[in-house]
This record gives sequence, structure tokens and C-alpha cells, in this order.
Amino acid sequence: MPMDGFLNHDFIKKMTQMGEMIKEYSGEHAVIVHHNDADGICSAAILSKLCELLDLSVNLICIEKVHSSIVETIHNRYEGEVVIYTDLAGLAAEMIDKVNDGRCTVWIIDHHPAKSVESETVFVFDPELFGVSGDTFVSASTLNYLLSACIHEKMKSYAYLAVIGSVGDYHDRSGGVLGFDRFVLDEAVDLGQAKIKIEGQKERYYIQFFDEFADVVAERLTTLGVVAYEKKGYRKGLKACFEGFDEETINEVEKLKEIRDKKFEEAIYMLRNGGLHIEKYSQWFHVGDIFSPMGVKAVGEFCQMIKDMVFLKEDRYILGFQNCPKYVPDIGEFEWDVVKLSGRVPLALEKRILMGQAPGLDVLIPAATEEVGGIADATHRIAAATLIDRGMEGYFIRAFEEAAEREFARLSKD
Ligand SMILES: [Mn+2]
Repeated sequence: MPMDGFLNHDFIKKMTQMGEMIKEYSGEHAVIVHHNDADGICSAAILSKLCELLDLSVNLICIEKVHSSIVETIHNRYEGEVVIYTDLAGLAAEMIDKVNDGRCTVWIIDHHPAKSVESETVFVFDPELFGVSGDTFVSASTLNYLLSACIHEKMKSYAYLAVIGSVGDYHDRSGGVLGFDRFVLDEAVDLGQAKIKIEGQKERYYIQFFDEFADVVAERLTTLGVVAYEKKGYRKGLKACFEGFDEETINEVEKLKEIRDKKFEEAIYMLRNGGLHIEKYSQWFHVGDIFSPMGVKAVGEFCQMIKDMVFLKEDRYILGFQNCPKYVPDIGEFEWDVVKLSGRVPLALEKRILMGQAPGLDVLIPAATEEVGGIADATHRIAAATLIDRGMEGYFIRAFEEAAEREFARLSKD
């Protein structure tokens, strides 16, 4: 099926325009700022390959969250060049434009809910701006793959990376990947890069290049990127995208998983012993530094893991805070005092959100974040994250509760 088969022509048109813009870029160097999970790593791998084919040398910067001081440092260091943000920053275009102040050309290629910006230098390419759910139908890897493949024919060899990114973001949660992710999966199958296997009620995608299933590869990449974030584990993940995994790396992943599991057990113990605070709409906790040296995506993974455990209330939003380390491996030390917040929902509440009976985290978290002057960045309906200043946690919870009160009242009126 050609891509024209998809209904959203504006989206396809924008992709072609964006492709033209990238092809015509006359610089010699590009900076790729990417997220540290499987989707972010695969996105960076796809884009760096494209840059290589376009004769652009590349600097890769892996960050966990977009923050104005990180943006400031990057744009200072690479003034006059092109900075590509991927698998993050969709909602941060305005802040980036302000900090950038015309210094760099900025391309934001993201699939999280986004806000576009009127700017001469900052361009946002995000399916959410066209009414296509980036949470369900397009991973950042799929987006980068489609864009890259329309710029350079050789990029078709990397369709398998898009499949891994989609699975990494759980876009197969309904039993198989859908929409644009599906389109790319079909392409990978046609090109002999992937095979679809049905196990029970669910599809699994066998990736020829890795001689392994996409979910297994995605978990390895995310583990390297998150648990070994401080040690730049994502670099090993990026390398594996083109060279495969050697035995040493596979063993390292196993050790990292043990570290993660132990830390998570400690946190569960803490929650079961008074660490969980119950509000009217939410249940929340603060892990402080106990997940260190894991990156702050750990608190999101932790929320995901515990969300249906019996000690949690099944009708309340789960909110977890983790202190952000001051050290960003690819950039250096930062003078900031911020906490990461991750939100998830138990299954019963998830169903109500998806049926439109309860507000999603994509509404509540940005609303509460704005109240405390933070930056909501990656927010989906049933999974979301944000950064706020340390010390504002209590205010955030209050703002979240108020937003929930308001939104539930609105929904019951409709
Ligand atoms: Mn993603």
C-alpha cells in the first residue's frame, strides 16, 4: 500500500516539505538531541545514518528531559548549526525558540503532543499537529524512518529500527502495531527485515538483523539508555543498532536489570510502608535519590511496573517524583534543582480515560505543571512526564487535584 493510502494528506505534505528542507540544508554538521529509551535511541540511529548519507557530520546528545538550561548550553556550544530534537521537545518549541533566539536552525521531530511555534528558525514536525495520535499510530522512530526514506532511498535498509522503536514505546499494546507504525512494519516484512509471529493474542516481530524479537531488543536498548544513563549506556545501544549486540553487552544488560530490579524492590517496600500518599484523585510518592545512578526515566518505568499492584488504588492516578541528577553525561554539570514527575494509571482508570469518562494525563499534567512554572514535555493520555522545580511537589499535587476536580466536573456535564 502506498503511503497516499493514508487519509491525512496534510501530514504527508508536511513530511515532504520537511524532507526538502533537510535535503537542501547546506551546513556540514548537525547536532542530534535524543531521548534515552529504545524509541529515542532508534530515532537517533536513523537520523545519524541519514546525516551520514547527506555528508553531514554528527554530534549526538542524549538527554532525559528538555530543560531551558540544557537548551541554552547546547545552543551556545553549536551556534550557527542545525540542532535536531527527536522523541522529545514537541511541547517545548516555544521555550526552545526563545532560548535559541535565532542562533541555530532547529528541527523538532517528535510524536508527543506538540505545540507549533511561529518562528524563522524553529520547525516542528509532529503527527499530533495533524490530528494523528503519536501515542498510538506513530513512534518517533517511525516518523524519522518515513522522513528519512523519502529523502534517501538507502534509508529503507533501516525499517527494522522503526519497528523496534514502535515496540519500545508499547505501540503494540493492542495486540500489534497500527497506522504508520504498521505501514513501516509491512515495509520491513516486505524487505525481509522482519517477520510477524503470533503468540496467543499478540503479535511479536522477529528482527532478522538481530536474530531476535523486537520486544527483546527494545528492552535491551531501554535498559542501556536508562539504567546505565550516567555511564552513557545509550552509546552502546546506538552502536548495536548497526552492529548488533555482542555477548559482553548482553551480559551487561542482564546485570543492569538486576540493579534495576533491586532498586525497584526497595521502592516498593518504601511505598508499602507509608511512602504512598493518597489524595482524592491521585496517589503519589517521592523516590528522592534512591534510583541513582539510574536516569530519571526509571521512575516512569517503576510507575508502569507497579500500576496494577494490589497496594495501589485502582481508581486513582499514580504520580511518582524522582530527583534529577545534576550531571548530564553528554553535556556536563548543571546548576539546577529539579524533579522529574511520572504519571501512570491503573487499568480500571485507563479504561475510563480511553472511553472519555475520565480526564487523561495529557490534560491534567500540563495543567498542573503550568501552575508551578514547570515544563510538561512528554504527555500521553495514560502515561506522562514533566519537570518541576524541587520544593514545588506539594503545590503540584494540589494543582493536579484541582485540575482533576475541574475536568471530572466538566465531563459529567457533557
Ligand atoms: Mn517515543
